[in-house]
Amino acid sequence: MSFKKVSVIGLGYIGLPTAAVIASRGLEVIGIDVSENAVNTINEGKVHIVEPDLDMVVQAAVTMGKLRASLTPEPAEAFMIAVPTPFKEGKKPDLSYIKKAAEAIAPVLEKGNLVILESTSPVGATEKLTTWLQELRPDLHFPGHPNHEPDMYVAHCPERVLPGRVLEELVSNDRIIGGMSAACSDKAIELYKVFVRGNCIVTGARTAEMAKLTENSFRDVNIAFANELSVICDKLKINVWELIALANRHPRVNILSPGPGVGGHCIAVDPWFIVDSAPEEAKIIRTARETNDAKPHFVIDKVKAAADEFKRPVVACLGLAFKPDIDDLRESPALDIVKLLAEDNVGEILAVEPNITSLPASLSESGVNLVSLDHAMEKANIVVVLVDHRQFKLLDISTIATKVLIDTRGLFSKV
Ligand code: SAJ
Repeated sequence: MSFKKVSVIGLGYIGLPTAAVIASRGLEVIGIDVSENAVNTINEGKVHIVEPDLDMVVQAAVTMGKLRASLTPEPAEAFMIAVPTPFKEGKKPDLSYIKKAAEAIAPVLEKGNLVILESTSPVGATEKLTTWLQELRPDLHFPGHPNHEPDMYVAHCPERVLPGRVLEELVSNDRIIGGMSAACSDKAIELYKVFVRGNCIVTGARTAEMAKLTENSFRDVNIAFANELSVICDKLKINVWELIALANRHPRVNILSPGPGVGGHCIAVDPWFIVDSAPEEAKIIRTARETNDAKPHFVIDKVKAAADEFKRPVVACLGLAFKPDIDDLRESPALDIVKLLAEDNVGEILAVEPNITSLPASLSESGVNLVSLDHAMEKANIVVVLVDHRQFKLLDISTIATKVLIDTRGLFSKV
C-alpha cells in the first residue's frame, strides 16, 4: 500500500469519523482542526460530537498511537479536506473554509501528494481548489498545469453518510471518485480502498460535485412534495398520513414523510448551490426549498390559532433536534418554531428534548423551559409534536385525549 500517513483537515461530523476509521486500518492519521478544544479532546481519546460508537473508535485509534490531532498541518501523503461549506448572504456558497484549508496545507505539500475535497461543494469548487493550490505552490505541478506534466493529484470524493449511521455508511456506501484526471482518480481509489467496502465509481470532479448536490436535492424535492400534501390535506380535512400510506401501496409510488420543515446542514443548504449555479433553470429545486422553508410558519400559525382558544395556554413542544434520536439542534426547524412561539408570547412554552441537558441560550433567554415529558403532559393544553424521538412513541395516547394535538410528524395521527 502506498499510503502510510494521511492528514484529515476538519475534525467535525465527517472528518473525525473518517480519520478514526482510516487510523483503525493501521495508517498513521493526523487530524487538523482550528478548534483547540476539538484538538485537545481528541488527543485525550475523547470526542466532541455525538455519533453512535464514534467514542470507542476514536479512543482505540488514539490509544494505539495511530490518530493524533493538531492545530498545525504537517507533511503527509494524502490530505482529505472535510470542512463546512455553508451558504452566505443571498444563499451563495461560501468557499472560505476550503480556501483556508488550502492555505493551511500548501506549505507542507510535497511532490506526489494527493489532495481530496470531501466537503459538499458547488460545481467548479475542485477546479478552484486546484487553482488556489497551484498559486500557493508554483514549484509543484497540479492538474491542468500549462507547461508541465502534473506531479500532484486532486479529486472530489463527496461524503454521503447519514448522521446517526456514519461509521457504518462510511464503510458500506459506494463512493463517487471525481478526479481532476484519470491518474488522480486512480490515486484516490487507492486511498478509499483502505476502508471502503462499497464500490468506488469514477467520474470527473464536476460531475462528482453535481452528483452529491443532486442526491440531497432529490430528497428535498420529495420531502417538499410530502409537505405540500400535508398543507393541502389540512385544508381539505384529510388525514395526510392515511393518504400517503394508501398512495404508497402503489408499486411505483414512495412518498416521504411530511414534517415541521427540513433541517440539518445538508439538505436545507445543498440545493441552493444548484440554484446559484443555474438560477433560471433550477425551478423545481428552488420551489422545493421555499416550500420546505415555509413549513415552520404553517406550524406556528396552527399553534397560534389553537392558543387563541385558551386564556393562558401552556404549549408543550415535543422535540428540538433536526431529526429523531440525535442531539443535533443545528438548523433545526423544531428549534426555530419553539423560539418564534416564545418570542411571539403565544403562551407558556415547555420544551421536551430527551437528548440534551440544557437549552440553547436563544431559547432560555426567550423564557422557554426544558421539562420532562411527564411534566409537559401534565401541564399542557396544547401538545405540538415536532420530532418523532423514540421516547415520544411510547406515550400513552389517552394522556393527550383532553388536549389539542398538533402532530407534525404523524406520531399519533397515523392510521
Ligand atoms: N425529513 C422529513 N421527511 C422525511 C425525511 C426527512 O421531513 O421523509 C427531514 C428530517 O426530519 C430532517 C431533514 O429532512 O429535518 C434531513 O434529514 P435526512 O435524514 O433526510 O438527511 P440528513 O440531512 O441527516 O443527511 C443527508 C443524507 N442525504 C440523503 O439521504 C440523500 C446523507 O446521506 C448525506 O450524507 C447528508 O445529507 C450530507 O452530509 O449531505
